[in-house]
Amino acid sequence: MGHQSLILLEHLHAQKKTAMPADDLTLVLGRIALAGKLIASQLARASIVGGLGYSGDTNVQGEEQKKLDEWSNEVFVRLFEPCEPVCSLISEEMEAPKHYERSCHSRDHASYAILVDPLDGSSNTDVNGSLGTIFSIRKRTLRHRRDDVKDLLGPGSQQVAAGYVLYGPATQLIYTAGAGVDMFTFDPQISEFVLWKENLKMPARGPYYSVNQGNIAKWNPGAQNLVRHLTSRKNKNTSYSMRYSGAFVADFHRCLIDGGIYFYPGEIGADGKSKGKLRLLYECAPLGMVAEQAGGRASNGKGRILEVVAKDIHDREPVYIGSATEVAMAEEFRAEG
Ligand code: AFP
Repeated sequence: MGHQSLILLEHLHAQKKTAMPADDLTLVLGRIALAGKLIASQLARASIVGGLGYSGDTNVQGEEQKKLDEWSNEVFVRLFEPCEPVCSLISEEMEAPKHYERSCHSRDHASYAILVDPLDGSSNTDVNGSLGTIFSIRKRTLRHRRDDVKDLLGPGSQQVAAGYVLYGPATQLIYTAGAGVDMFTFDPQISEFVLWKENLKMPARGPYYSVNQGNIAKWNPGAQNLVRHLTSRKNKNTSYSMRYSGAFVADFHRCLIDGGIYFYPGEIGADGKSKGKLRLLYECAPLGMVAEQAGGRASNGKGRILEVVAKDIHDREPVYIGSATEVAMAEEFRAEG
C-alpha cells in the first residue's frame, strides 16, 4: 500500500510533550477524526440523498441553518456521548451547552469541554465548495458545577488543544496540543488519517489576503486602509493577490501553507456588526492557537486574540490572522483608525 507515514493513532501514542495527557488527547482526537470522516462522507453524498439546502430552522445567532449544519452538529453531540474525558460540548449551532450525564468530577484526572463549529462555511455546501470543522478543547475547572460555563470563557491561551478538519479535494485534520502543528490527510483506501507534515511552520510573510471585500464600505477606516495598502502595487511589499472561499478554515489553511492574511473586521454604523461575524470561542481562538503554534499571529486588530476573554459563549470578535508580517501590518493600520 506504500504508506510509510504514521496514522493519527500511532502519532498520538508517540506524543510526549502536550498540554493534555496523551490518553485523553487520543480519545478526544479519535472522536473528532471519526466525526471528520462521517461529515466528509455525508458532504460527498449530500446532493444525491437530499441532504442539501436549508432546514427551515435558525440558529441562536439568527442565521438560517443548512440541513448539513444540523446533521454535523448531531454527529458531534452523539459521538461525544461515550467519550468520558469530555463532560460538556458547546456548539455554534446550539443555544445552550450540552452537558453529558456523567459528572465532570467523577474522573481521577481532568475533564474537558469541547467547543465546536461543526460545519464552517456552510454557504458552500450547495456549490460543492470547501468547508471545515473547527474545534477547541478546554479543561473544566468548575468541575462541581457543570452547568456553569464561566470557566470556559477565559482567554484562548487556556485552550489545551485546538484544530480543524478541512473538507476540500482531500479531507485533512490539523491540530495542535501546545507542541507544534501537525497535519494529517485522510486516505479513503485505508480509512485513516495519515501524517503529512509535522511541526509545520507558517511562512513569515505571504502573497495572499483573504477578506470579503464586498463589505468594504461598512468597515472601520483601519481595515479599509489596510486593503488600499495591500492592493496599491507600489512595490513588491504592497502587491498581494486576493483569495476568498467563504470558509474561514479553507482561507486560513492557505495562509498556513503559503502565508498571507485572513481578516474579518468589525463594521461601523448603527446596524453594523461592530465585532464582525466570527465567533471568538469556536472560530477565532482555536485557529489563533494553531496560527501561533505555527509561528504566525492572530489579532483582533488591537492585540492578541488569545488574550480576549468572552462574556458569552456565542461572542464574536474581529480577527486578523496569518503570517506575522501581514498581521503586524494590519495592527498598524488599525491603530490609525
Ligand atoms: P457560515 O458557516 O455561516 O457560512 O459562516 C462562515 C464564516 O463564519 C466563515 O467561515 C467565513 O469566512 C465567513 O463566515 C464568510 O462570511 P461572509 O459571507 O460575510 O463573507
